[in-house]
Amino acid sequence: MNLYSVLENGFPKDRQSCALETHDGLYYSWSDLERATAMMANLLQGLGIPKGSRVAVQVEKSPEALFLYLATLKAGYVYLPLNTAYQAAEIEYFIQNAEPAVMVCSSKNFSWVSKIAFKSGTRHVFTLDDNRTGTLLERAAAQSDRFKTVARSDDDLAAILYTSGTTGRSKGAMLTHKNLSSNALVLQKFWGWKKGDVLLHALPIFHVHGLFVAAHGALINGSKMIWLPRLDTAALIQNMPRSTVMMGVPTFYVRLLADKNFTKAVCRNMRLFVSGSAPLLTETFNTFKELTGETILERYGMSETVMLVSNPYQGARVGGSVGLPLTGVKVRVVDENNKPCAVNEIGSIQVKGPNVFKGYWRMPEKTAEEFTADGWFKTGDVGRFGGMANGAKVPDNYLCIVGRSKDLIISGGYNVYPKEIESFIDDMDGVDESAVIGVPHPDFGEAVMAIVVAKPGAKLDSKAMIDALKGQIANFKVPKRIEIVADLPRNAMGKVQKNILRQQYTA
Ligand code: MLC
Ligand code: AMP
Repeated sequence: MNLYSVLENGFPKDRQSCALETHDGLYYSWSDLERATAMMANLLQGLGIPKGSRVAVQVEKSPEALFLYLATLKAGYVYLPLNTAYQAAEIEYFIQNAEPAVMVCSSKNFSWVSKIAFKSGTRHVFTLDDNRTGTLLERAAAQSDRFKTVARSDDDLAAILYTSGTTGRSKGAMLTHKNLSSNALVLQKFWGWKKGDVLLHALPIFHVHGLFVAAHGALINGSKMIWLPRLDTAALIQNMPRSTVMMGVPTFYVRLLADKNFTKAVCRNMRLFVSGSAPLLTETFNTFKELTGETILERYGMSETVMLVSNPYQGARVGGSVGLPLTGVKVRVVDENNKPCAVNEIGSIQVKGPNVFKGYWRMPEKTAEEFTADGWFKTGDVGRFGGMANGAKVPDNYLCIVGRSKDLIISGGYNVYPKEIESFIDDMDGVDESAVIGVPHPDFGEAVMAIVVAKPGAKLDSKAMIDALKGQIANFKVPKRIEIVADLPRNAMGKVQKNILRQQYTA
């Protein structure tokens, strides 16, 4: 069944009620949402693009950007969201790899994005801005506001989400209508969504968390969203008394706690705070509870699996644990021989279930590598069931994540693969080699840092290197600090010992 139809089943009977309220005082009813979505779906269908076509989108967050996502589903195409921080080299790779039939970008980026898109064979490039302008809306305005949702089977693709690869190149995780609808339905029950809920939405909508967890949650429950363009702590605090649910990466909670205007009274109507995408420090979990009386619900997910484990809504929410496998999802922790570990024994986390993606776009070998022979997806995360966390015993069926086997940094909820950044640094004049690591950061959880060795006789300037990188890659991937050193520590096999660098620079 088309995911749009599953979401639509949850829309409220009263289509004149408010679906979205924006930071600048605009109200969109459910009827507005449906009509705008239908007009965009008519526009897409009218292009005559084939079934399975990708619609790539790199635009600022706006209600219309959400409608474009819904329109893509409704018209039966495949949605491909792209982080607004991505620059030309990154966008070029995604477009060449995914070969979208349609590209939608901000008008300020139209000249370079369209050049890349046309060169790669994309025939339709539209603009969409966050002030209700752009060629997409101009063209959609002439369309009918009725559209019959195109039938799609459970196994058809609904979206492709690019996740960076450990070998440098990004992989497109193919998510089906069933992956996304099953997860949304399970979470609606698991987190006790109810009538009257209002979601405070400040996450970006080009990743799983903001789009498939937060927005789907409100849509499938027919709940209003207060739609903020980005994380702005003052705006969160201002709108929280009218909200009941909020979802954020740990930085949301760190920033709220650092703001003197954030008090228990501000949370008076809130029934649920969800955290995920990166580890929530127990210190944040505990301080939040002391200040507000509210227990943050931490959950665990990834682009390839949507949500897989969550602390319960009813029942103990344990600091330092991500909770229990969701209904219908199987999670196991295994040793190097794929044998299940005992309680409190650390191993690799693997998952099976209707939420698990179909594979990586045009990368059958990579897909095969990431699954065990008996069909479990290897998350690349390391953890254990039970044990101790936050100074207390964790129930034996609760999962704790203790690390990652993949060389990955998560900064403010965004994934950064060291290999990719190292390849950019190594290409710079005067650089012999580099090692990129994550170091603890009070705001982002982890921050990207690079340790660089210069070529003999070369003189490197770390500030100039950072400035140069800012022109090449997404800002969140740029090292916050670059240290120039004489050499990198290596083991007997000649491999760089990042654990030693992490220890050294954490201090
Ligand atoms: C912005 N910057 C970051 C950054 N975000 N640097 C490192 N890590 C980040 N996450 C850069 C800015 O470009 C800027 O650079 C400088 O850091 C300071 O920016 P800021 O103004 O403080 O940042 P802000 O705009 O407030 O953004 C921070 C943030 C944002 C945490 C609100 O990054 C964010 O919304 N993160 C959420 C990501 C997310 O949705 N992840 C879910 C993935 S899905 P300069 O050079 O200009 O100073 C997933 C699966 C799952 O993981 O389980 O959910
Ligand atoms: P992404 O590829 O952007 O979907 O990121 C997924 C990764 O984020 C997971 O594999 C985990 O490493 C990490 N992650 C998500 N939620 C949590 C959490 N609650 N605690 C720790 N790590 C998390």
